[in-house]
Amino acid sequence: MSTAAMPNFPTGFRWGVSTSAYQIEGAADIGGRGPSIWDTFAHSPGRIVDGSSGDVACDHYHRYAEDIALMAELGVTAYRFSVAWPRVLPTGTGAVNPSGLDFYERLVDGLLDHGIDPVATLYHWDLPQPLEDAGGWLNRDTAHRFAEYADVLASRLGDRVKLWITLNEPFIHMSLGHGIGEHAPGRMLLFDAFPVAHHQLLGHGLAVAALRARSASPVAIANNYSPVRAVGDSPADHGAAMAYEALHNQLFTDPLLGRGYPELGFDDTVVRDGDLDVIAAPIDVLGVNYYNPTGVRAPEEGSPLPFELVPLDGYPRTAFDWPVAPDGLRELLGWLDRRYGADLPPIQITESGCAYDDVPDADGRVHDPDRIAYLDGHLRAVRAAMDDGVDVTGYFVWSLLDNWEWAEGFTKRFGLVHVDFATGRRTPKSSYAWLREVITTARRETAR
Ligand code: IFM
Repeated sequence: MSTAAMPNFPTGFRWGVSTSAYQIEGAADIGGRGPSIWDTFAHSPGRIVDGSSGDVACDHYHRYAEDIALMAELGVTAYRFSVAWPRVLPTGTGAVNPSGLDFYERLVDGLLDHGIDPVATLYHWDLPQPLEDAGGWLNRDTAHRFAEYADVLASRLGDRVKLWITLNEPFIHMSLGHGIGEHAPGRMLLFDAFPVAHHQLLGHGLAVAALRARSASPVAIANNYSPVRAVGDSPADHGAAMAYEALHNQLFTDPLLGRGYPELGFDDTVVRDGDLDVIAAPIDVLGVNYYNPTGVRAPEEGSPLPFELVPLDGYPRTAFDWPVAPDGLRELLGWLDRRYGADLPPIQITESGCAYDDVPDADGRVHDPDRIAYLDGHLRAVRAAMDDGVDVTGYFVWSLLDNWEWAEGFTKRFGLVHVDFATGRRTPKSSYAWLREVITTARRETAR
């Protein structure tokens, strides 16, 4: 970790933390919430490594005031949370569940009372199960239901949410959830999952219009990106890297920014006239979720995929075995800037973080020096990219709390705050104190 002082960030730079509904809320059967695809998936034997579910998670639904107090103490200026679609519309469409909306209103108002900007993600993978039963994101109709849901949220919270984020990581939802079945809903369609990409993007575009009709707040999407590095020097390795690059980094961003779909050989008969215009509705911010670069080489003969993903050597690794590569974040931001030029809106890093096996010591304190080094490196990478000329206006740490990490259950801890999952007890880690100092110093410097 660098011993040099953290460089300055400009006035108004947004300092935030991120979470998502199913990973922290719990209260799965409380307050009229309906089932989502993640309830179904988590309760299916063998899907989650520790056999757990998000039924209780961090019990944020009941402890949200304590969590807001933790954020206020941390000094963040924004909180990115997601709304559980089935808490607001238990069957995904039709009648609104008033107590579901009330919960998010209490959360939003509590944040505002503490001077924290509410940043609301509409969809972080928890599709209402009845919509999945009707075909889920393979069904074009889901895009229209999503826009209706956006209208419900904007009608109630449009005067107070400071930034709307339509979708979280549609690439991960398509690939892990519908391509290889590691996430809900567990479909294994490989490249036949393309309609899931298109209908999510169509839903995004329709939702942008619905949000703008009721709310003056800016609108964004949060995409996951990973700089791709060819492992091997053969033309086939480089070809594989280019194919993966198009899939992971371009499939969702090219059409959003008006370039249409990259050439990937998909059956695109689901794309109708006018869809690309809907998808390319202007956005105000591009959310960038970055964790690590990806190593790619040519696949074995007979592989169903045109690439093979391989570990990248030479980096420290997190508990997820992901390489710690802040240089990849600077590289990625520069790539986005060069590729999309004047069409690129300002960027906010909507997720950045790492999992480590954090354990309280004998005094109950949790020391996580690796997370401090990770955040230090990634913040410096953001600042370096800004010095390179990229317009970055915020950085959200994933995550405020240790939480329920999808197929990994409770085995991966990403939080600035340790959570004892048996009791719900929260203990700020040493990274929390470190980040508080960074934010306090940055806000003091820019206030001068
Ligand atoms: O926990 C997830 C989050 O839900 C989406 N982005 C990546 C995080 C870490 O895997």
